[in-house]
Amino acid sequence: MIIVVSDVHMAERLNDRQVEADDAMFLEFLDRIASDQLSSGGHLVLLGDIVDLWRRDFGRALMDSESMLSKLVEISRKATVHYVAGNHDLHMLRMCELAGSRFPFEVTKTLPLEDDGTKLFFIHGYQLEVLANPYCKSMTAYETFAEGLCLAGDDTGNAADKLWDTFKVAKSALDGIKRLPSDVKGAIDSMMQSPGIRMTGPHNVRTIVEQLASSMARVVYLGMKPDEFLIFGHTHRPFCDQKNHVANTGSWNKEPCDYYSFIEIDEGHITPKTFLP
Ligand SMILES: [Mn+2]
Repeated sequence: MIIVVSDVHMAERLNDRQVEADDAMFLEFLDRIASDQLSSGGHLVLLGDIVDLWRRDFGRALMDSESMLSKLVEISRKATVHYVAGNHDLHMLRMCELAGSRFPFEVTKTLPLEDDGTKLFFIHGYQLEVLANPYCKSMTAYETFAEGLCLAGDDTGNAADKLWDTFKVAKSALDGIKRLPSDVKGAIDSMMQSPGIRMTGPHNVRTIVEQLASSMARVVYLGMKPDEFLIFGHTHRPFCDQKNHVANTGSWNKEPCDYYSFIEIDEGHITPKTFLP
């Protein structure tokens, strides 16, 4: 049994009733799967953007997520917990690297798993948005900005301006990037836009992301095996396309998904699910 969930964006805003309600619902969800689907083992795949480190002070967002982190540690005693980093929590990778084997679960950018003969490949999906960008397709630039936004975040939500200030002072921070967007500040600002604006704007990014995810060219740009089923998140739009071997986890009641969506994989079958309290 594998349970997959993404885009919870825990602790993304302070004093926001909806965020508090969604976060509480995620704790309930973790309790449910711990005593039900994962009670005798299995895998929990956290498919990125679980904690939102872009819109909050990094340390405070983590402290506000302490109940969730405790539950993950609890679940990891029975089942295997995998954390696949998203753009909003890309810095989890570095925290895991620094702590080494003492980190409570493995954090990676991609994850291959198998369930009853069905081969699966997990990725958060920001990688597909980078490829869908008409102006700059540099993964290094995007990941540098995404990790920078995790660290520059504060409780006023000014991560983009703060990161830009950092780059203005220390231009060397951009040295390792071979292809920079022509308008760096504009690129960082656009990353901070809500998925609704980014994904459905004039460039029709969501459609291109979904086409890229369905295309067999993914064996090259995602390093997937041809017989693997791709599961990703990031766009917040849940779907399951059995024919093209691709599914999206949706999101935890984040626009445009207005319910608590996740994916269950049992005996090799991939099923989109809704969590009901
Ligand atoms: Mn994302």
